[in-house]
Amino acid sequence: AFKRHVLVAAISGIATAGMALQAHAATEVNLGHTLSSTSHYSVGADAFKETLERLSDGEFTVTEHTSGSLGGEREMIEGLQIGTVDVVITSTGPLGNFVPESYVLDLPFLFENYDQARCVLDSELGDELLEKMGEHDLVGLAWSENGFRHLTNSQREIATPADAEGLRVRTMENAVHQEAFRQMGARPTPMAFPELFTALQQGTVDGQENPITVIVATNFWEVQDYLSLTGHVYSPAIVLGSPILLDGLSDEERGWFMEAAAASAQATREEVSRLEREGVALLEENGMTVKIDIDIAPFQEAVQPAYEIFTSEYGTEMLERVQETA
Ligand code: EAX
Repeated sequence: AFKRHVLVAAISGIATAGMALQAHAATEVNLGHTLSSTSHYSVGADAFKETLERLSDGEFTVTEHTSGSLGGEREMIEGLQIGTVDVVITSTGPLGNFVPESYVLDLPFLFENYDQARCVLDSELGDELLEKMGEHDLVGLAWSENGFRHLTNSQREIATPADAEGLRVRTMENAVHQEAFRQMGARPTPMAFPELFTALQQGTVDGQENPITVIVATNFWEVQDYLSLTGHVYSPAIVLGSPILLDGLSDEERGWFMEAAAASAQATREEVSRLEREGVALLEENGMTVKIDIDIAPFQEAVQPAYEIFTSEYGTEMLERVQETA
């Protein structure tokens, strides 16, 4: 009887110790993005990690997965919905497929400069769009930034829409962007980002468009000779969370995620601004021919039908609200 008593005591002791351990075990948060570990997204991921781990006092640990190792942006968003991915930093490229309200932000030449774009994303309208994510099995944590997109290609210098005629240009998996490039006379080919470098290398496509940040972080000069600073569309980024993880948390815990995402967005914007100042020189040093002074009026005119197609499908209200806020 004595032995049995000791055994029971020992077992319950182990169980208690085990439970105590479990209560303190950190929850690992998987964070994914498509860019390299030198990118502005990675700077944002570092800030997210540092902030969440500090605020939660180690209750959460963040593991960053770079370069699309968790999939392309569309796949990672699906991962959030089913709970295989916890946090994603993504452009709005494929987001409209999930949350059509976000398409308005992808209209070409919608914003004239960074201040305008940031001001809209930081406004009530921006918050409203973040909340919309909740209606589509996603948690919108913060608007971050990718940057103004420019055209690169392997064939020729591009100064007018006519120069882009027939060019096979990879676009994101975004209906608004595809339409804009079709209107410009190019041949848009939607493709996930992780496939892009090889597609450029093998000549499956002639060109692509991305912000200076991405062109720098991906060494696109190795496969693209020409860059035209068209700035044809502002590319927002967003920090998204999985409802599978976040819906199970307390308000305090969710608050830590929001703060971490805000710190991430802030750090990313600073890095975007730095690369806007220093990136072009760096690309030229690496052998790219950069067309800096571009008359954007003919490009604006060429893509105008994309606005009509957008408003006939989604109405004018959202667009007008963005334009009023900007
Ligand atoms: O979000 O797919 C793209 O071109 C994006 O700009 C890139 O994945 C960063």
